[in-house]
Amino acid sequence: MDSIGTLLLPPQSSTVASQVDSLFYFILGISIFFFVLVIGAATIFVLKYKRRQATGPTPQIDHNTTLEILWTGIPIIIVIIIFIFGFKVYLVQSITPKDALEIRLTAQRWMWTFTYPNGANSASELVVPAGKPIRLLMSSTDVIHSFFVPDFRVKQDVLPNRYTTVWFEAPDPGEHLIECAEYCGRGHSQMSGKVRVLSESDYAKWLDSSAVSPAAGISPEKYGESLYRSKGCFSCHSTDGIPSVGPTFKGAYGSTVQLEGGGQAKVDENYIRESILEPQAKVVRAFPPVMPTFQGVLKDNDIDALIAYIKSLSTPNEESKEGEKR
Ligand code: HEC
Ligand SMILES: [Cu+2]
Repeated sequence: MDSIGTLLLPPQSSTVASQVDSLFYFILGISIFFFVLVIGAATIFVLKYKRRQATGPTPQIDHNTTLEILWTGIPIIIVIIIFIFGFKVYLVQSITPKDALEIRLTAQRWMWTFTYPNGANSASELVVPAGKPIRLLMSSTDVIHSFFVPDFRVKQDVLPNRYTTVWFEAPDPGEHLIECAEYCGRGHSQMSGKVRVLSESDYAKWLDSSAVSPAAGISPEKYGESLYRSKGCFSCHSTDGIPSVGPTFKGAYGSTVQLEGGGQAKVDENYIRESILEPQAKVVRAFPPVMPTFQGVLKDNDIDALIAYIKSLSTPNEESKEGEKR
């Protein structure tokens, strides 16, 4: 299985991908064949039957039964074949295997969160074992989104007040892009994530480690750093001082930020907590209000750890300098 795909399609990284692609190439082939046939015939006829004298009579041709039966019958047969082929693939995609592992997906503007059977959760990153069918039970907390993994040939709308499902099986470990395929507002283009396919044993390890609390021997800063990655903060916040979608975390703690609509705020523990739980309460000037709320995704001790991590990215020096400026 190649990892770059072909000229037309991304790599085939799920068990249904090759069937979807065969259907696509089948229809594409038929379309090319008839395109050439129709345009070719039209060109030949234009040249061959060009009107050569200004005064000659126009020949009277009404119909040709054999031709008409052929050009009706052949397309009907082709369309039926396409239907049967398409319906077969549709059935494969829509009937979830019985032994599928179920993971809850919640979509919200503009983030994906996943909850695993053991209660662990992750944001923007779906972690699954290879070689096992996965069923996603999906819903949205706000508008319609669409869960799309091009490498898996899987796409399904995610709606508020209703569940939809999708299933896939990725045979090999690897990483694949998740996109939102339904325009859902300002942060739509940021609503991406990835599927991380792990071997069965790595997956078990990952599940264990993400279910445990930070008490298990790692410092709050380290735990905060792991949350920064696993909960998707990194996709909008850098730690190197360069702002991306949101402000950088480097030197953020202890600084004073200008707010949208006037006023300013000092970045302290409560401000960070509020930013995580109610991001729209205070919006930093010059940044779009696209940060999703992490209410229900992050527990109190997670937030504590993130605060500790963000603090560790400011040197005490910078902090006091900022303080003096005020
Ligand atoms: C979709 C992009 C996005 C994601 C994901 C995201 N943020 Fe934000 N965040 C923003 C934007 C944009 C702002 C600035 C606008 C505002 O204040 O709402 C911001 C502001 C903040 C602020 C205030 C920063 C300051 O300098 O005043 C904090 C703290 C913060 N985010 C923490 C987090 C944490 C922790 C996570 C992960 C759990 C996270 N963010 C995930 C986009 C994001
Ligand atoms: Cu969306």
